[in-house]
Amino acid sequence: MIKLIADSSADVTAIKGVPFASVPLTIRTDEREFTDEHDLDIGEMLDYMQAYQGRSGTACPSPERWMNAYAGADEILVVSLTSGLSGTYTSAMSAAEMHLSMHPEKRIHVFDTLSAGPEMRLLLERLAELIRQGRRFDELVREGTEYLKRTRLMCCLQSLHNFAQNGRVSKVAAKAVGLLGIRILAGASEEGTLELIEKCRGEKKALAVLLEKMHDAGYRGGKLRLAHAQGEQTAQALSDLVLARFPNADVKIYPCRGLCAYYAERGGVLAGFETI
Ligand code: X90
Repeated sequence: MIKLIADSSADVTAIKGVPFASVPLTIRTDEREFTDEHDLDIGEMLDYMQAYQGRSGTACPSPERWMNAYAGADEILVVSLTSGLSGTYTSAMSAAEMHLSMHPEKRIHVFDTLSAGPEMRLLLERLAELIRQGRRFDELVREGTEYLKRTRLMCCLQSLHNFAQNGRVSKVAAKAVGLLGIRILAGASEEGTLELIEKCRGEKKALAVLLEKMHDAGYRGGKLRLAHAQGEQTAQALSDLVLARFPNADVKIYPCRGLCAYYAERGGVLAGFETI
C-alpha cells in the first residue's frame, strides 16, 4: 500500500482515492496551544491572536507524530514544508530513518518543497494523479521532483507581524508593511525562505502587480491554487483577474488551515501555480 502524507501547512485534509494523512504543526502562545487538525476553528484562532498581546509561535511536528503516520504503509511519500523556515523536514527525515531501521523493507521519500501551502497542494495533486495511474515508487519520486521545479509560490499579505516575531523575516522589513492599506507581495525564494517582492498601496494595485509577477515567473494559465486566511474576496478578485487573462485556467480557492493562517494573517492570500 502506498500512502501520501503531508504536514498541515499543505492545507489538505483528504485526497480522493488515495490513502492520505495530515501531520499537524502547532501554534501557541503562553496561554493556549492550537493543534492544526480538522476541528481547529481558524476564525476563532485569528481573533484570539489579534487580541493577544504577548508572544506567539509555532512548532513543527515531532518525529513521533511522523512515525505514527508512517505506520502500516509499505511505500510512503511525504510532502514537507520548506526546510528553509521550519524543522518539519528534518523531523520527517529522522522519523523516516527510525522507521526504516525497524522496517527495512519499506520505502519512504520526503520531498522538501522549499515552499508551503498551495505549492505543496499542487505536488500532492500531481502525486495522487500518478498513483491513480498506477505509477511505481521510483517514478513518483522522479516525477514529483521534476514537477516541483515547475511550480512556484507567491503571496499577498497585509502583515508580517508573525513572521517577524518568529525571526523568519527581519523586523525592519516587517515594520514597513504593518501600515494601513499596504500590501506586501512575497514569494518562496530558491532556498525556501520568504523573499519580499514588492510593497503596494491598496489591494487592487497589489493584485495587478501579483499577476504580472506570476506571468514573469512563467504562469500561463495552468493550475492555480489560492489559499486564503479569511480573505476569500481577495482570492476571488485575483481569480477573476487571472481568468480574464487566461479563460481556461484551472483555479481553486479554499481556506488556509491553522499554520498558514497564522503566518499569512487575516486577509492574506497564498498562490501556488504551475509555470512553463
Ligand atoms: O517550524 C515551524 O514552527 C513552522 C514555521 C513555518 C514558517 C513558514 C510558514 C509559511 C506559511 C505563509 C506565506 C508564504 C511564504 C512562503 C515561504 C516559503 C505560508
